Amino acid sequence: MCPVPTACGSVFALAASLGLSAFVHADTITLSSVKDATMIQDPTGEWALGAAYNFYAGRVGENAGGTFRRGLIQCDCSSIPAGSVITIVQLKLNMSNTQPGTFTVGIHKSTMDWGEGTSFAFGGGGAPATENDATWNYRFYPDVPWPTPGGSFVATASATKSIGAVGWYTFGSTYQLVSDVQDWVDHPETNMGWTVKGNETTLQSVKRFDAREAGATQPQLIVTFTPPPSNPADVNNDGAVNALDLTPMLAAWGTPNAAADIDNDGTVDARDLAMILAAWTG
Ligand SMILES: [Ca+2]
Ligand SMILES: [Ca+2]
Ligand SMILES: [Ca+2]
Repeated sequence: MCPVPTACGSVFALAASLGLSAFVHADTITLSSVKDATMIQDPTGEWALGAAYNFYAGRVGENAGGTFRRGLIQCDCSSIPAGSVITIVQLKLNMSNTQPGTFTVGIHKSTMDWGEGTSFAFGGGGAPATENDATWNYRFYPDVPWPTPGGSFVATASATKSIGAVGWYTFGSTYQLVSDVQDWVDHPETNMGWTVKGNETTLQSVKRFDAREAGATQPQLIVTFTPPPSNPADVNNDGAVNALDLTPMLAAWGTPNAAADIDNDGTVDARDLAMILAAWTG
Protein backbone atom coordinates (compact mmCIF):
# COMPACT_ATOMS: atom_id res chain seq x y z
CA MET A 1 0.00 0.00 0.00
CA CYS A 2 1.38 3.40 -0.90
CA PRO A 3 1.16 5.94 1.94
CA VAL A 4 1.16 8.89 -0.45
CA PRO A 5 -0.87 8.05 -3.56
CA THR A 6 0.15 11.09 -5.58
CA ALA A 7 3.83 10.42 -4.92
CA CYS A 8 3.43 6.82 -6.01
CA GLY A 9 1.64 7.95 -9.16
CA SER A 10 4.60 10.17 -9.91
CA VAL A 11 7.01 7.32 -9.39
CA PHE A 12 5.07 5.20 -11.84
CA ALA A 13 4.97 8.03 -14.37
CA LEU A 14 8.69 8.56 -13.89
CA ALA A 15 9.36 4.86 -14.32
CA ALA A 16 7.31 4.90 -17.49
CA SER A 17 9.15 7.93 -18.80
CA LEU A 18 12.48 6.21 -18.17
CA GLY A 19 11.36 3.16 -20.07
CA LEU A 20 11.17 1.02 -16.94
CA SER A 21 8.51 -1.58 -16.59
CA ALA A 22 6.43 -1.06 -13.47
CA PHE A 23 5.76 -4.77 -13.19
CA VAL A 24 8.19 -7.58 -13.89
CA HIS A 25 6.39 -10.47 -15.52
CA ALA A 26 7.50 -13.90 -16.62
CA ASP A 27 6.48 -15.66 -19.81
CA THR A 28 6.47 -19.40 -20.40
CA ILE A 29 6.61 -20.93 -23.86
CA THR A 30 6.80 -24.49 -25.13
CA LEU A 31 9.15 -25.09 -28.03
CA SER A 32 9.24 -28.24 -30.10
CA SER A 33 12.21 -29.92 -31.72
CA VAL A 34 13.29 -28.48 -35.08
CA LYS A 35 15.62 -31.37 -35.82
CA ASP A 36 16.52 -34.63 -34.15
CA ALA A 37 18.53 -37.68 -35.10
CA THR A 38 20.34 -40.75 -33.79
CA MET A 39 24.05 -41.49 -33.99
CA ILE A 40 24.19 -45.25 -34.61
CA GLN A 41 27.56 -46.76 -33.76
CA ASP A 42 29.11 -48.60 -36.67
CA PRO A 43 32.66 -48.57 -38.05
CA THR A 44 31.88 -46.55 -41.17
CA GLY A 45 29.03 -44.33 -39.97
CA GLU A 46 26.68 -45.36 -42.76
CA TRP A 47 23.43 -45.68 -40.79
CA ALA A 48 21.00 -43.00 -39.70
CA LEU A 49 17.48 -42.17 -38.52
CA GLY A 50 17.05 -38.53 -39.54
CA ALA A 51 13.38 -38.74 -40.51
CA ALA A 52 12.37 -41.58 -38.19
CA TYR A 53 9.64 -41.31 -35.57
CA ASN A 54 12.18 -41.99 -32.83
CA PHE A 55 15.68 -41.43 -31.57
CA TYR A 56 17.64 -43.72 -29.27
CA ALA A 57 20.10 -43.47 -26.38
CA GLY A 58 22.02 -46.29 -24.71
CA ARG A 59 23.50 -49.64 -25.63
CA VAL A 60 21.67 -52.26 -27.70
CA GLY A 61 21.63 -56.00 -26.97
CA GLU A 62 24.23 -58.57 -27.93
CA ASN A 63 22.22 -59.79 -30.93
CA ALA A 64 22.37 -56.26 -32.36
CA GLY A 65 26.11 -56.09 -31.77
CA GLY A 66 26.12 -54.41 -28.35
CA THR A 67 26.72 -51.02 -30.01
CA PHE A 68 25.80 -47.55 -28.77
CA ARG A 69 23.09 -45.10 -29.77
CA ARG A 70 23.18 -41.39 -29.01
CA GLY A 71 20.32 -38.98 -29.67
CA LEU A 72 20.59 -35.45 -31.04
CA ILE A 73 17.93 -32.83 -30.55
CA GLN A 74 17.71 -29.12 -31.26
CA CYS A 75 15.00 -26.57 -30.49
CA ASP A 76 14.71 -23.10 -32.02
CA CYS A 77 14.87 -20.48 -29.25
CA SER A 78 14.47 -17.47 -31.55
CA SER A 79 10.93 -16.75 -30.33
CA ILE A 80 12.38 -15.79 -26.93
CA PRO A 81 13.07 -12.04 -27.15
CA ALA A 82 16.73 -10.96 -27.14
CA GLY A 83 17.68 -9.60 -23.75
CA SER A 84 15.38 -11.98 -21.85
CA VAL A 85 16.55 -13.59 -18.64
CA ILE A 86 15.92 -17.34 -18.63
CA THR A 87 14.71 -18.63 -15.27
CA ILE A 88 13.34 -22.17 -15.71
CA VAL A 89 14.10 -24.77 -18.42
CA GLN A 90 12.54 -28.21 -18.66
CA LEU A 91 12.98 -30.72 -21.48
CA LYS A 92 10.16 -33.25 -21.72
CA LEU A 93 10.80 -36.44 -23.67
CA ASN A 94 8.39 -39.29 -24.30
CA MET A 95 10.17 -42.62 -23.89
CA SER A 96 8.06 -45.04 -25.94
CA ASN A 97 9.89 -48.38 -26.01
CA THR A 98 12.37 -50.15 -23.76
CA GLN A 99 13.60 -53.41 -22.34
CA PRO A 100 13.10 -53.78 -18.57
CA GLY A 101 15.61 -51.82 -16.53
CA THR A 102 16.19 -48.32 -15.18
CA PHE A 103 19.16 -46.36 -16.49
CA THR A 104 20.44 -42.80 -16.30
CA VAL A 105 20.08 -40.70 -19.44
CA GLY A 106 21.97 -37.41 -19.70
CA ILE A 107 21.33 -34.28 -21.78
CA HIS A 108 24.68 -32.84 -22.91
CA LYS A 109 25.15 -29.50 -24.66
CA SER A 110 26.31 -30.18 -28.23
CA THR A 111 29.35 -28.21 -29.34
CA MET A 112 29.21 -28.68 -33.14
CA ASP A 113 26.42 -28.39 -35.67
CA TRP A 114 24.91 -31.51 -37.24
CA GLY A 115 22.29 -32.44 -39.80
CA GLU A 116 19.04 -34.31 -40.23
CA GLY A 117 18.54 -36.15 -43.51
CA THR A 118 15.62 -38.17 -44.81
CA SER A 119 16.69 -41.65 -43.65
CA PHE A 120 13.78 -43.57 -42.18
CA ALA A 121 13.39 -46.87 -40.36
CA PHE A 122 11.13 -48.17 -37.62
CA GLY A 123 13.89 -49.86 -35.65
CA GLY A 124 17.04 -48.64 -33.94
CA GLY A 125 19.26 -50.29 -36.55
CA GLY A 126 18.59 -47.38 -38.87
CA ALA A 127 18.53 -47.03 -42.63
CA PRO A 128 21.31 -46.10 -45.08
CA ALA A 129 22.33 -42.50 -44.36
CA THR A 130 21.12 -39.80 -46.74
CA GLU A 131 22.73 -36.45 -47.52
CA ASN A 132 23.30 -34.31 -44.40
CA ASP A 133 22.29 -37.04 -41.96
CA ALA A 134 24.09 -37.10 -38.64
CA THR A 135 25.67 -40.53 -38.14
CA TRP A 136 28.20 -41.96 -35.69
CA ASN A 137 31.08 -40.76 -37.87
CA TYR A 138 29.59 -37.77 -39.70
CA ARG A 139 27.87 -34.64 -38.53
CA PHE A 140 26.79 -34.06 -42.14
CA TYR A 141 26.94 -37.30 -44.15
CA PRO A 142 28.92 -37.97 -46.30
CA ASP A 143 31.23 -34.95 -46.34
CA VAL A 144 31.73 -33.55 -42.83
CA PRO A 145 32.98 -35.98 -40.17
CA TRP A 146 32.86 -35.46 -36.43
CA PRO A 147 36.37 -34.81 -35.06
CA THR A 148 35.75 -37.88 -32.90
CA PRO A 149 33.16 -40.53 -33.85
CA GLY A 150 30.10 -40.36 -31.60
CA GLY A 151 29.60 -36.61 -31.68
CA SER A 152 30.88 -33.45 -29.99
CA PHE A 153 29.34 -32.42 -26.69
CA VAL A 154 30.15 -31.17 -23.22
CA ALA A 155 31.30 -34.12 -21.10
CA THR A 156 29.22 -33.15 -18.07
CA ALA A 157 25.48 -33.52 -18.55
CA SER A 158 23.36 -30.41 -18.20
CA ALA A 159 20.63 -32.61 -16.68
CA THR A 160 20.15 -36.31 -16.03
CA LYS A 161 17.11 -38.46 -15.43
CA SER A 162 16.62 -42.00 -14.23
CA ILE A 163 14.50 -43.69 -16.91
CA GLY A 164 12.70 -46.99 -16.47
CA ALA A 165 9.26 -47.80 -17.88
CA VAL A 166 7.70 -46.10 -20.90
CA GLY A 167 6.21 -42.64 -20.32
CA TRP A 168 6.98 -38.96 -20.26
CA TYR A 169 10.15 -37.82 -18.50
CA THR A 170 11.06 -34.26 -17.56
CA PHE A 171 14.70 -33.19 -17.41
CA GLY A 172 15.43 -30.17 -15.23
CA SER A 173 15.14 -27.45 -14.45
CA THR A 174 18.85 -27.36 -13.56
CA TYR A 175 21.29 -24.48 -13.39
CA GLN A 176 23.10 -25.82 -16.45
CA LEU A 177 19.97 -26.30 -18.60
CA VAL A 178 19.03 -22.69 -17.84
CA SER A 179 22.56 -21.64 -18.71
CA ASP A 180 22.46 -23.55 -22.03
CA VAL A 181 19.25 -21.83 -23.17
CA GLN A 182 20.44 -18.43 -21.89
CA ASP A 183 23.54 -18.89 -24.01
CA TRP A 184 21.44 -19.74 -27.09
CA VAL A 185 19.22 -16.69 -26.60
CA ASP A 186 22.23 -14.42 -26.13
CA HIS A 187 24.24 -16.06 -28.95
CA PRO A 188 21.83 -17.86 -31.31
CA GLU A 189 24.67 -18.98 -33.57
CA THR A 190 25.94 -21.24 -30.76
CA ASN A 191 22.73 -23.30 -30.57
CA MET A 192 23.80 -26.80 -31.64
CA GLY A 193 21.20 -28.48 -29.45
CA TRP A 194 21.81 -31.34 -27.05
CA THR A 195 23.26 -34.83 -27.30
CA VAL A 196 21.16 -37.42 -25.47
CA LYS A 197 23.47 -40.03 -23.96
CA GLY A 198 22.24 -43.12 -22.17
CA ASN A 199 23.95 -45.95 -20.34
CA GLU A 200 26.84 -47.22 -22.49
CA THR A 201 27.90 -50.13 -20.30
CA THR A 202 24.94 -52.45 -19.87
CA LEU A 203 23.60 -54.46 -22.81
CA GLN A 204 19.97 -53.65 -23.71
CA SER A 205 20.04 -50.38 -21.77
CA VAL A 206 18.88 -48.47 -24.87
CA LYS A 207 15.81 -46.26 -24.53
CA ARG A 208 13.66 -45.17 -27.47
CA PHE A 209 12.36 -41.58 -27.44
CA ASP A 210 9.82 -39.95 -29.74
CA ALA A 211 11.25 -37.54 -32.30
CA ARG A 212 9.60 -34.48 -33.83
CA GLU A 213 8.30 -36.72 -36.62
CA ALA A 214 6.11 -38.47 -34.02
CA GLY A 215 3.80 -35.44 -33.83
CA ALA A 216 1.89 -35.12 -30.55
CA THR A 217 4.47 -37.00 -28.48
CA GLN A 218 7.49 -35.12 -29.81
CA PRO A 219 10.02 -33.43 -27.48
CA GLN A 220 8.90 -30.29 -25.64
CA LEU A 221 11.25 -27.62 -24.34
CA ILE A 222 9.44 -25.52 -21.74
CA VAL A 223 11.16 -22.22 -21.04
CA THR A 224 10.18 -19.57 -18.50
CA PHE A 225 11.82 -16.19 -18.96
CA THR A 226 11.59 -12.55 -17.99
CA PRO A 227 11.43 -10.44 -21.14
CA PRO A 228 13.46 -7.23 -21.30
CA PRO A 229 11.56 -4.14 -20.13
CA SER A 230 9.67 -2.54 -22.99
CA ASN A 231 10.11 1.12 -23.88
CA PRO A 232 6.75 2.96 -23.47
CA ALA A 233 7.71 5.31 -26.33
CA ASP A 234 7.84 2.31 -28.66
CA VAL A 235 4.12 2.61 -29.44
CA ASN A 236 4.00 -0.18 -32.03
CA ASN A 237 6.31 -2.38 -29.94
CA ASP A 238 8.77 -3.20 -32.72
CA GLY A 239 11.93 -2.50 -30.71
CA ALA A 240 12.63 0.96 -32.15
CA VAL A 241 11.29 4.47 -31.54
CA ASN A 242 10.86 6.14 -34.92
CA ALA A 243 8.40 7.46 -37.50
CA LEU A 244 6.45 4.20 -37.41
CA ASP A 245 5.38 5.12 -33.87
CA LEU A 246 4.07 8.53 -34.95
CA THR A 247 1.33 7.09 -37.16
CA PRO A 248 -0.53 5.23 -34.38
CA MET A 249 0.08 8.22 -32.08
CA LEU A 250 -1.49 10.74 -34.48
CA ALA A 251 -4.39 8.35 -35.14
CA ALA A 252 -5.03 8.29 -31.38
CA TRP A 253 -4.56 12.06 -30.87
CA GLY A 254 -6.82 13.48 -28.18
CA THR A 255 -8.04 10.05 -27.05
CA PRO A 256 -7.19 7.94 -23.98
CA ASN A 257 -5.46 5.29 -26.16
CA ALA A 258 -3.29 3.29 -23.73
CA ALA A 259 -0.48 2.39 -26.13
CA ALA A 260 0.07 5.93 -27.38
CA ASP A 261 -0.55 7.66 -24.03
CA ILE A 262 3.08 7.39 -23.07
CA ASP A 263 2.96 9.53 -19.93
CA ASN A 264 -0.21 7.74 -18.87
CA ASP A 265 -2.13 10.96 -18.12
CA GLY A 266 -5.34 9.84 -19.86
CA THR A 267 -4.92 11.53 -23.22
CA VAL A 268 -2.65 11.46 -26.24
CA ASP A 269 -1.23 14.92 -26.80
CA ALA A 270 1.90 16.97 -27.37
CA ARG A 271 3.55 15.73 -24.17
CA ASP A 272 3.44 12.17 -25.52
CA LEU A 273 4.80 13.36 -28.84
CA ALA A 274 7.67 15.06 -27.02
CA MET A 275 8.48 11.80 -25.23
CA ILE A 276 8.67 9.94 -28.54
CA LEU A 277 11.06 12.55 -29.91
CA ALA A 278 13.18 12.39 -26.73
CA ALA A 279 13.42 8.61 -27.02
CA TRP A 280 14.00 8.59 -30.80
CA THR A 281 16.22 5.70 -31.90
CA GLY A 282 15.69 6.09 -35.64
CA1 LIG B 1 14.23 -36.27 -36.96
CA1 LIG C 1 8.36 1.41 -32.67
CA1 LIG D 1 -0.47 11.54 -22.41
